[in-house]
Order: sequence, then structure tokens, then C-alpha cells
Amino acid sequence: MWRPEPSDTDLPGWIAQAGLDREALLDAYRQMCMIRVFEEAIRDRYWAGKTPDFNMAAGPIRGEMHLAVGQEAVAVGVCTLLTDADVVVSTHRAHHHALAKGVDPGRLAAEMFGKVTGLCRGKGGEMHLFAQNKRFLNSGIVGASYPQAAGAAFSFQYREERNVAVAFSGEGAANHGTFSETLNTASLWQLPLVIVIEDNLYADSTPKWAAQAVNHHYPRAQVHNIPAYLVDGMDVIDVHAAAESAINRARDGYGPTVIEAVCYRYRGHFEGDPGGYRTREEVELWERLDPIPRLAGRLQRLGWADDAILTELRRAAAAEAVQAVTFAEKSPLPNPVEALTGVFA
Ligand SMILES: Cc1ncc(C[n+]2csc(CCOP(=O)(O)OP(=O)(O)O)c2C)c(N)n1
Ligand SMILES: [Mg+2]
Repeated sequence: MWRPEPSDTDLPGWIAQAGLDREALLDAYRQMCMIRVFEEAIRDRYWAGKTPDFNMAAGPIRGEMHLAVGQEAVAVGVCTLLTDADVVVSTHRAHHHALAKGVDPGRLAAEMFGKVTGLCRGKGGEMHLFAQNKRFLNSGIVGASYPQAAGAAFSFQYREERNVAVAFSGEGAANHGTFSETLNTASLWQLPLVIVIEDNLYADSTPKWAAQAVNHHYPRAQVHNIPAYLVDGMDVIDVHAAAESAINRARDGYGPTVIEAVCYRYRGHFEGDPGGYRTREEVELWERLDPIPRLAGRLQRLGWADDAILTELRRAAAAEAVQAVTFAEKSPLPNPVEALTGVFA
């Protein structure tokens, strides 16, 4: 992790070793830009009607809002290696994972607006997403993604299907018992499971030093005989290199892997978080590692993209994201007679 920046001579070899090439990196850039613009557009709509007094029940998007701005490289580095038949179980902070897994951006946005065109006809909101066609789901229950993904992995193994299940989680979640329980079973049964921990240093307002006995979780995997990687989560190439090994291993029947990706969220834990637990200087320090300009810089250094190509990729990504949010805004609300259908009541 945090290797010195490879020289111009070493960079192509390192990229090839990570299982990437020019086309793949241009696509990773476009995807990260799309996720960034999508979340920024959602953020703007979310804040409508919520100032000067923050009221979660006001405005066109109600309830809580957890953005992953800054963490795009983790989602893209992992999910570009997955097929529609692979399962991703995400967390309360799920938009980047959903978009990288190929979930329809319009239906994702519509779910947040509570619209009938949403993934769950507007009844789930951002913390209860379900896209059957992409085998993607999330939950607001911290630590729930591990056993859910392990269940999917067991089903693949039992049916002799060469699919993989990925559990995303935060570093805070990995302090829950479900992490250790899942590691034990996944190792014992050699399940096709990849656990990706996004270590963004905080669980809500709690810094990890105040909640974790050890600085990193990956040794916890190793004591369960599970290989583990510690990667730079602000670098899509570093994430992809580890994810490719992990996903291939799982697909080929060699069992689970844990990837711990150190990253940072530029926004608060949730929109409306006063953020007094960290300094402006700290945020600015991590902004210098922003995965999007970092990848753009490398593409330019290699001569694989110039300003015009990058601008066009950004334009196309922004158009897709804005179209999705506009679709959500214009969609109708569900008919009240549907209120008790499709829910546990
Ligand atoms: C079982 C459970 N306990 C507590 C919460 C409240 N909660 C929501 S998010 C969160 C912090 C999660 O931190 P982390 O796993 O590091 O993820 P991050 O928010 O940093 O992405 C907490 C405590 C919850 N939703 N579920
Ligand atoms: Mg965290």
C-alpha cells in the first residue's frame, strides 16, 4: 500500500500486472466520474428544503443520506471484475457499489426519491435496495453484509455455479461479531466469498483508534487461514490488482479472501452530520489523493488520454448521471393503495 508513484517506465508494467490496460482504465475513469456526479446531484436534491433548519423529513428526498464521495475507486476496482450472476451485498453507504455493479442509475435514484419507478417501487429508500437482475442488495444493519454474502456464496458452491459473492463493509462493521463468525465458516467451507472492507477511518463520528484494538482488520482474516490484502483504496489500480486475485481465487474454488482498502469519505457520515470530529486540514489532505484526478494524471503521463478525451468521458458520465436523477424527479409517486403491498405488514 502507498507505494511510491511508479516511474513512467514502470507504470505500464504495473498496470498490466494489475490486470488492466488502456481501455479498462478509461472505463474505470468514466465510471468513477459517473458515480461522483450522480452522488453530487443527489446531494443537491437532498438539501432542497432542508435549510436553514435541517429536517430529514423535508424536501424531495426524505430520510437519511449516506454518500461515498471519495470512495469510488474501491467500488469500481472490485465490481468491474464481476458478472451479473455474481452477488454484491452492500451497506448503508451503497450508491457507489450499486452503480459499479451495473444497477440502473435511474431506478436507483428513483428509489431515493420514493418514486414508483424505484428499485423497490419507492418503499425501500437508499438503505433497502434490491436489484434482482444485477444480484445487488444492501441493508442499513451494520455488519449484516458478511453473513448474507456468505449465504449467497454457499448457495453457489452447493449448486456448483462458478459465481462469487462480495460483501462490502466499513471498518466499523468489522468490529462486529458477524465478521469473525463469517470468517470462520467461510474458511472452513472454502466459500467463494470476497470481503471488502472500506476503511474510511471513521464509524459515524468514532475514529477507528477509539474503537479498534488493532489498526487493521486484515490480520483477523489471516488467523482464520484466509489470505488478505491491504490496499490503497484511493487508487483504482491497487484495488483492482488485489480484487482480481481474490475474485479469481473464489471463482476457481480456492475459497475466501479479505481486502482491506484504506480510503476516505469527503462528505459527513450522513448529510447533515456537523462533522466536528475531524479537521478541515485532514479532509484537504485526503483530497490530494482523490482517486479521479489521480487516475487522470496517470492516463496523461502514459499518453493514453489527453485533455479532450478526459473531458469527453466526464461529459458523457455527467450526462448519464443527470439523466438518471431527472428521471427520478419526474417519475410519479406510488399510488397510496399500494402502501401495504410488497411489505411485511
Ligand atoms: C447493527 C447496527 N448498529 C448500529 C447502527 C448505526 N450505524 C449506522 S452506520 C454506523 C457506522 C458504520 O461505520 P462503518 O462500518 O465504518 O461504515 P462507514 O459509515 O464508515 O461507511 C453505525 C454505528 C446500525 N445501523 N446497525
Ligand atoms: Mg468507516
